[in-house]
Amino acid sequence: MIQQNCILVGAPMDSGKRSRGCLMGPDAYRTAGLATALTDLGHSVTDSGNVAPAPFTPGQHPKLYALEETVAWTQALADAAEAAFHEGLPIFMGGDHALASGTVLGAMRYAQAQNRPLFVLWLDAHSDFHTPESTDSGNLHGTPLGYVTGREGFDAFPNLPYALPHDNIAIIGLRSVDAAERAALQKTTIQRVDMREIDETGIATPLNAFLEKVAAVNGMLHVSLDVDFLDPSVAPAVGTTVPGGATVREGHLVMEMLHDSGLITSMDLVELNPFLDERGRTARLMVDLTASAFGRRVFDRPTRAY
Ligand code: EXY
Ligand code: MN
Ligand code: MN
Ligand code: MN
Repeated sequence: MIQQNCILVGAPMDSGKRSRGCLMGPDAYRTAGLATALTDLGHSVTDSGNVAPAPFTPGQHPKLYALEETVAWTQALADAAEAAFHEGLPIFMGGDHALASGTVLGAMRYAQAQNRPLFVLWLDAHSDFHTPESTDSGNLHGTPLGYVTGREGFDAFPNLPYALPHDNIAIIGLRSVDAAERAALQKTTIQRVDMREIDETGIATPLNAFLEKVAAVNGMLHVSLDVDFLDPSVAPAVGTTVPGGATVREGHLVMEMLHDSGLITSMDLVELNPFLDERGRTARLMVDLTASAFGRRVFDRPTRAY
């Protein structure tokens, strides 16, 4: 197994929605032993501490919650992400999913400099494909995929070097998609794997199809794991729970297949709200899933070549 130099980056971003608590996420992952789980697997780990947002002046946007704070985080996280790539394999400990606007932007910049295409695997109950105009809630954690794919209305955010191609994105775990997102998504080639497809065909088939696309062009792969991808019965510590989510085993299967593929180049762990947790149960599950993505197995087995 390839030993990685994992760069843990704390991203206590909490401005993507009104109910606060994700700011405690990075320390919950530290307390749940993320670093030790990785060093136990032979990886080297550097905890680079927590990122702080760029300076900002809070405003009162008529619709968008904490816009200035979210933009300031996006700027800071994009810079932190790009720097972390130069050190090793960044793992961003969130913080709410709005952080992915910054981490994916940083990954896009780095991938461009490496002359490699960037792919994004979005593990989530939600598509997070809104724009500032289409969102009803005004919570910007519902918009990061809208931003990085170059949708209209993100003028307040940093300019993108390019729009992430729809073909380079797969969203797995979908079961809560707003009407405006659905209408927009159906016009794209974004691979959309809802829970019904997973019920019928399993999670391995669509995931393998996506991973073959990434491998075929020597792509970089950013994995964005939202706690609410998982069923609330096993992962309750998230503010946007949706019943009917992935099981623990489906979560581990995804992570083990990702590890087998050798394609992961960066990762987000997002939307953990420790305030809603029972004795760190959800934080520990997220750490266990990450360990599976970095090689934890019951038995070694021959892996599929991509
Ligand atoms: N689509 C809903 C909204 O825009 O408010 C819910 C978004 C939840 C986003 C979480 C991070 O996945
Ligand atoms: Mn999300
Ligand atoms: Mn660079
Ligand atoms: Mn979600």
